[in-house]
Amino acid sequence: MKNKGMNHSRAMRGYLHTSLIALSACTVQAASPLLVPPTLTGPVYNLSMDHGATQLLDGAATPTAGYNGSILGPTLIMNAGDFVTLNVENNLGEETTTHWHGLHVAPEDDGGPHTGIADGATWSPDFTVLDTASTMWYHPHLHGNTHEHVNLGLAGMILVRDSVEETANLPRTYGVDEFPLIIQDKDFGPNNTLIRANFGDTIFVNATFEPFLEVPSQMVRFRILNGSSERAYHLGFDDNRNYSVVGADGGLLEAPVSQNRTILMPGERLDVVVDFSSDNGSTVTLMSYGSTLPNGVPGALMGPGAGNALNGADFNLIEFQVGDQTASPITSLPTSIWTIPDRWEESEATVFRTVRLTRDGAFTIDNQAFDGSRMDQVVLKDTIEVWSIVNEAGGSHPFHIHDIQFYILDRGAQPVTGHETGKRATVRADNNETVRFIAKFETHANADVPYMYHCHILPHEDGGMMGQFIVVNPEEKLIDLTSSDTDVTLRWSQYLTSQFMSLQSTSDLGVSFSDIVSSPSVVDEKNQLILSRDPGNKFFRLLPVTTD
Ligand SMILES: [Cu+2]
Repeated sequence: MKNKGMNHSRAMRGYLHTSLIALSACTVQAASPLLVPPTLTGPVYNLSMDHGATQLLDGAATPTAGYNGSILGPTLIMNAGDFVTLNVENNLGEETTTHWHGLHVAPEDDGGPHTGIADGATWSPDFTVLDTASTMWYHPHLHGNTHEHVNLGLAGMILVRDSVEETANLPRTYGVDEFPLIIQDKDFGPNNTLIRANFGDTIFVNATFEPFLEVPSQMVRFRILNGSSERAYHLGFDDNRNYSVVGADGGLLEAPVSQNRTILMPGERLDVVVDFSSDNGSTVTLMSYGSTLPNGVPGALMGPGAGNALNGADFNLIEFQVGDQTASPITSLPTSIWTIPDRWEESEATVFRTVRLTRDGAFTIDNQAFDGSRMDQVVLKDTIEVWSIVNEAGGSHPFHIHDIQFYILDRGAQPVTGHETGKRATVRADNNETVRFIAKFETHANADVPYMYHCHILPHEDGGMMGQFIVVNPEEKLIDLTSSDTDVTLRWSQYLTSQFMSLQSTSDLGVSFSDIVSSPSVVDEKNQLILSRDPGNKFFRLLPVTTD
């Protein structure tokens, strides 16, 4: 029996249930077959957010919410390069958003807190899938309500496919040799109702309690997502076998990495292949080894949530019951997968920023709680930047940034290894450590719609541990006044305050930057800035103020 660490009452009930099955069937079985979400393929994806009820535990069904069902959502299969449209209908009875976590999309298509979907409305972003083969996900992101809506069950997986993945011959037959595993802990009140808690004491994979899954005795691929509010998992198998990490947050690694433990923080994904070829007739259990999580990582014995029954415990995630091979099994992995084409060097970076994770009662960033009307960073499109994330907040936090994928340069001045060497959109920052990453803010620019960066611990981001940035097109900042026009009209943004931008001209414009930002009369209803041209002016520039 492999229910190590499940020493709380609800897991105990599952344990007893399992024992009864074991008595009758003479084999060790977990309680329920794993729910494998259905897939949706494009180019048009229709999603509807609704309330429902889900039989999560014995007894009363639990009030939940989901996309196209009572909990979670379909797995969206996208092909790199496709132009896709997503129609997201909100039937929740309140405003929310849906964010495409990890996808490199324009800010207006990103589904962040500024892109609310009113109750009863349908939001229809469309974009070209610019990401390479990767494991992404989608979830609500309305500021202050993200935890509530994700906890109710609103979350789904996105799998981006491409020719690299196909050429590498990785397992990719969904539901046969490739499965999504969405790991979440939940906390329950009376009548099996969900409590919005930082840490739960009941573990679900794909909304299945104590799941088992029949897998073939060959290479099987798992797209693992930590969709939990705060808990990190320490992934490993009960027989300590190694598994091959082939991808992480932002896509495929250059070569499979063999590991037997991986820390997965909230929001992070892991793309792993497990070799079950010698296990026909056996069971193998994926565990979380909380007892060996470093203190300070949420879920460790000491640190955030200490005292929760699962903190510091080793517990089951899912039991794999290994059976016969499929007709055309994949039995080996390539030694190399591909060469990532855009691995930037630190010497290429022209902007260096520091973002501090702080705590002022509540968790904050740079000692400020999130304010949607305040712009925290302005990034020039196509700039290669290095961001230093300094954790002064205590405990470990998963820092997530929208728009781009980055490479980690170092954590605590040490290079990272294994699954952390690939492209990512989330990185763990440990207490009193600085994590540096490098990224290029390319393709998208919109001075009116911000992207977010935040801690992906849901109660932290809801509580204000979030900032925002806009990407502005440098081509928009140089306005040539050599034409004969007497007036010049410039697209303007409410976010371009004097904190970030200054005016420079060949002679006095007759208007100062502070006049512009303080006098609404010079910005018209279309958010356009109108300046009278002084004949002596050849040009003026809007310049980014150097931050940091
Ligand atoms: Cu945090």
